[in-house]
Amino acid sequence: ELQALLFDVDGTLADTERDGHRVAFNAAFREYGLDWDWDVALYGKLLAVTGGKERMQYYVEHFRTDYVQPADFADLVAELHRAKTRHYTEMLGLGEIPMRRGVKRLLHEARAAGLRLAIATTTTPENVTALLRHSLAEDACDWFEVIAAGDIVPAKKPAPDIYVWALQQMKLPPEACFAFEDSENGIRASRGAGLKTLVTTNDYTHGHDFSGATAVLSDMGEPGSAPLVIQGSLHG
Ligand code: XBP
Ligand code: MG
Repeated sequence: ELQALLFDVDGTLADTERDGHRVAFNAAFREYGLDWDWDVALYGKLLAVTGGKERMQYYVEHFRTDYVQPADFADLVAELHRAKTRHYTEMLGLGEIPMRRGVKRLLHEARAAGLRLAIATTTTPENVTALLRHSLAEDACDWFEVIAAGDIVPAKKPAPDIYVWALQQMKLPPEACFAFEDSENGIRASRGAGLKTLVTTNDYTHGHDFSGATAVLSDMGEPGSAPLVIQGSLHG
């Protein structure tokens, strides 16, 4: 029997990458006087690596072979990432990033149906809390009994660890749950943890390999239309 829904955040609950995270990374790079600038197309390539710190590391190694890494490069990356998180949460505070279509309704219906809810994401806890509070509802953090985020597990998606950790916290087997994802790295993580997964695609991910998905949809549906998921065929 279905007991819980586990949600990815970036790309699934909200389109955060192109106009959110990417812009915040660039603001941090400028703040630190770096000539790094991630345009929309390049950022699509960089999304191959999840986690902001890991993504910066990947960028210098694969796209900036001219850049000479200082001895304390890991510290610089950590500092840049803190600045990026500050820029990003400021954007969220201004209400700049709405939830994706159908997300609010799905969460309301899930709560009304008594389903337990959790978050499993590679982004930082601060980012999740700010998004939920400013773009969903003031008390939305309380809707989720577990917020599994960021460096809580060392191996980020596509490793299944973040989902495994969330399931352990909830003391639930994967068979009792459903995951919601938007990307190939995401579904590799959720499927790796044994979770049935529903995918909603976006501009950065519609070409990804979603084999193993229960369904691949463009979004979670129009407000006012019939409930898409809760009364659908998620059982089984
Ligand atoms: C999200 C990510 C994150 C964000 C940036 O992946 O890859 O790295 O882009 O977040 P997923 P941080 O949706 O699969 O969890 O900079 O906070 O790491
Ligand atoms: Mg995602």
